[in-house]
Amino acid sequence: MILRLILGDQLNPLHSWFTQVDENVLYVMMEIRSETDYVLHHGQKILAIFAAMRDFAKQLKAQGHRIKYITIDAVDNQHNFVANLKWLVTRYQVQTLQYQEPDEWRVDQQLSQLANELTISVEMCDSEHFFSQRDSVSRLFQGKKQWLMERFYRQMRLQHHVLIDEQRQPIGGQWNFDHDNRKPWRGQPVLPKTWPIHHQHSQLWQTIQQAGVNSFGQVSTEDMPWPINRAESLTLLRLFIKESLPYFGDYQDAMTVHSERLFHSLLSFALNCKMLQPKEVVSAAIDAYEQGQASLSTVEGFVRQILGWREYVRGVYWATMPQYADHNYFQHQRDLPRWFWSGQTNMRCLAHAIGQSLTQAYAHHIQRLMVIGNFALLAGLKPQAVHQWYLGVYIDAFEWVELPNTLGMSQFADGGRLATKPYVSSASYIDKMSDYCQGCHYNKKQRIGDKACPFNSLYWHFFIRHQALLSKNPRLGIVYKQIKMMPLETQQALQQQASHYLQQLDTI
Ligand code: FAD
Ligand code: DLZ
Repeated sequence: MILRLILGDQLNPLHSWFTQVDENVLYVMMEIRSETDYVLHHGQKILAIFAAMRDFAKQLKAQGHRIKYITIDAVDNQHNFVANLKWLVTRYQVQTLQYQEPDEWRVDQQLSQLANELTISVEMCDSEHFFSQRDSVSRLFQGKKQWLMERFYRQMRLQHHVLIDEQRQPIGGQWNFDHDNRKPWRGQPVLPKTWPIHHQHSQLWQTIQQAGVNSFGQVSTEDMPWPINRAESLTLLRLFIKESLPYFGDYQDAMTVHSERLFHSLLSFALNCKMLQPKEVVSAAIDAYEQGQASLSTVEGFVRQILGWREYVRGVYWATMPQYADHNYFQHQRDLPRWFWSGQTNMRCLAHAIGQSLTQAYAHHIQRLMVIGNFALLAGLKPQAVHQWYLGVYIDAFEWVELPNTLGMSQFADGGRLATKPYVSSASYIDKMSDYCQGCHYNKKQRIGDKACPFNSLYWHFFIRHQALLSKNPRLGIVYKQIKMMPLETQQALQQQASHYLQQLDTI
């Protein structure tokens, strides 16, 4: 008997495991407390993963595969992978245990240690999902201090022949159209339908709650908007290509109170649970370009996120774990303000971005980076606490992709392996790219005073307090030149204003 473990984020019906039905193979899936509880999760994330796992098991069964599905309330559930697997190995007289490479270091460790403990053969195989291997990034950058995503991305474009012409040059003569992708959204073009998928899962939610699983955030059991299988994921992809991709590039960095997603794809959950393959998403975008439905700049911008960033952060994760999780370059130690759990702050941008994270388990990239992450870094919040929050709150959050984005890209806690400078801004950037500042309690133009936008003084406070670590960074030369030219009294007033806000973070 062969026992094959399927993890909750390995719901890929195209995996070669499933091409043949074999009586001698038993698949196992398990809903377990070790996975629901390793961080406090948003309720929608637990619900969507369980619903998708159950749907996947149902499909495998319908195809004739043998499957053992351990539910969260099963009496014999021991609530961790290792204990359940040991029990199943004995119960079914298993000779070989197989699993697909887990994407999370913690689970990878558990399973490889189990392999040492068991006397049967234990085999790990490819998850057949990613373009690259776990070690592709570390091999490319061996011996280099800085690991530039752009270099990796170009290599991936060439290797996988994506938007490359016959002379092995980028189609359109440019590798990167990022500069074209910076428009604010001012009411046009018309926004796509926000949540095209609707599910009813009240019974499953009741089961999860009765099992005592803790969670946070809003769960609408009558209208759960995440895809739970490949067919729904393909529908989401098709709708995105048709309705949003043409505008994705232009409005990629825009933010508005009128939409939680603008023209973003909402595909990360489907991708990260492997219901969709990155290759087919990239191909669908390129087809749209070839058929004249979307411009090269928008398609290149979208492809870069998937073929570039997504693969790159995975490679950084595997190259640097477990030490990566402990980095704290600036030695930031503040706890998260209370409103990270309620969205109730007077700063309209944060109220909106955190508010929708709590209601939808989703925020798009620039909200995560330039509103929430920006504030967290300026305010000196502890990067590990910020990481735990991001890992829990977002529907698509799995450590391999969340940790490098949060600790590295957003909090610069790795000292600049991923980002060439910290992603921070004052109110002016947020105002330029959004409608958040209109009607805000705070004044985006003021730096000092009761109504001064906290981003303004915190921005200068951040650079002044970290002068020793940042002033040599060539990309920050202009910032430190501005500080040098600033009268001392102005610097002191900004620091006092920032300290005042930092002392009352819970109520700003
Ligand atoms: P779109 O904007 O439509 O992008 C298309 C796809 O590109 C996404 O679905 C995703 O698969 C990929 N992608 C885009 N940007 C990135 C990126 N920086 N890294 C990796 N993949 C990317 N993404 C996650 O999948 N899980 C996370 O836990 C996560 N945490 C993040 C934390 C922070 C602080 C930041 C700044 C970014 C994080 N991201 C994460 C990246 C990005 O914000 C999300 O992938 C994106 O917002 C998901 O929404 P979407 O599917 O509508 O994306
Ligand atoms: C995120 C998650 C949750 C909440 N629950 C489960 C679960 O009960 N069973 C399971 O197999 N997987 C779950 N997952 C996804 C895992 O955490 C994920 O597979 C690992 O972190 C590896 O990436």
